[in-house]
Amino acid sequence: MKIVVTGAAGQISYSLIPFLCEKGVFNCSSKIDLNLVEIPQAMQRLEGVVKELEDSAYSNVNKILTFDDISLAVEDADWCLLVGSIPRGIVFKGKEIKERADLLQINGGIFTKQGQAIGERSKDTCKILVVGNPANTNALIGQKNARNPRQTWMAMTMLDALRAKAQLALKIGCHVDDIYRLAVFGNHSPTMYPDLENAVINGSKVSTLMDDQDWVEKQFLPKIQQRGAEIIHARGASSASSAARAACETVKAVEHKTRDGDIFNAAVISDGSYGINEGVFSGFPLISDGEGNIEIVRDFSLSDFAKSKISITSRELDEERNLVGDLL
Ligand code: NAX
Repeated sequence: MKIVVTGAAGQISYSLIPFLCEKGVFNCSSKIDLNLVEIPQAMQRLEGVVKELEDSAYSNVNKILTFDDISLAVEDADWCLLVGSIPRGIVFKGKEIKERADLLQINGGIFTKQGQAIGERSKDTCKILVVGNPANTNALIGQKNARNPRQTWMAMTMLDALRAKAQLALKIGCHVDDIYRLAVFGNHSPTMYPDLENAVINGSKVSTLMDDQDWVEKQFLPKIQQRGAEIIHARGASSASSAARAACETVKAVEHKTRDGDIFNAAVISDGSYGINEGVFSGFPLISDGEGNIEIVRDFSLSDFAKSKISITSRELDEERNLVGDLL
């Protein structure tokens, strides 16, 4: 299998690539080829990463190549993990990028090119996971420019879901693996909606184990929605190892059959399910058959409270789509 990672010399990739090199992530018996992509200015840093990967002598890795040209890197790719992007706050062409609209345009340029290359050159069965922010709308730009309906484009919401599971497990006093059907709806942004109404712990609905809507509204939701900012404040840098693990967990979730009664989380193109407008990338509960097919789970029941939260994040996705209309 050929695995492409962009932003390969960045902080998330530093943790992500070693995870991907371990056995059992991809559902195949063959070894993996890694195509690592960076911008020209970061190629020297990337060589350092490659040296460490070589020194790790992974039995599951066949070949590691580096690229500063996306179109060469994605030839025949099975997976593309699009981590590289320009962060908010950076000075770009003499201007500090503060506004979401500016960030969307700059990263939009990156994802236009990457989408075209993947659509033309990667396998029709290729799976693409966008991690670089604003991830949902970057995925939309990539997918629209790829013009290859057989490929599967996703944006990462797994980190939000893992954060939600961890906080719920602390509240209930259970293990994270005991939690099923915890879905994150909407955008990977502070408007996201992590839903506890359909979550199940060891066969019981969370609502039967806990009657504390005050905690849900005043503590749980703001905590998950603002967790990224909390990490930046504490660490002086954005989440890296947890984001890397979430990206690897997304790959695993797609590659392997979903356990009975459970779902996994990623953003995919909306078909209008749960009132989210068609044609934006939104977080949904998903299942995988382990043979390359994923689909939205449509049997979640949502209260008026949940619907009102989902409509906020859905509106934000529509606004983002309108801001990049010229790139679609
Ligand atoms: P870093 O700045 O450490 O690394 C990004 C790397 O991407 C840099 O090495 C840069 O040279 C490279 N890059 C930039 N443009 C590129 C291009 N056109 N082609 C190839 N490489 C390119 O950021 P890091 O902390 O690794 O974060 C990467 C992205 O993940 C950011 O956009 C960040 O906001 C996003 N995140 C997304 C999350 C999610 O849940 N979806 C959570 C974590 C993270 O915040």
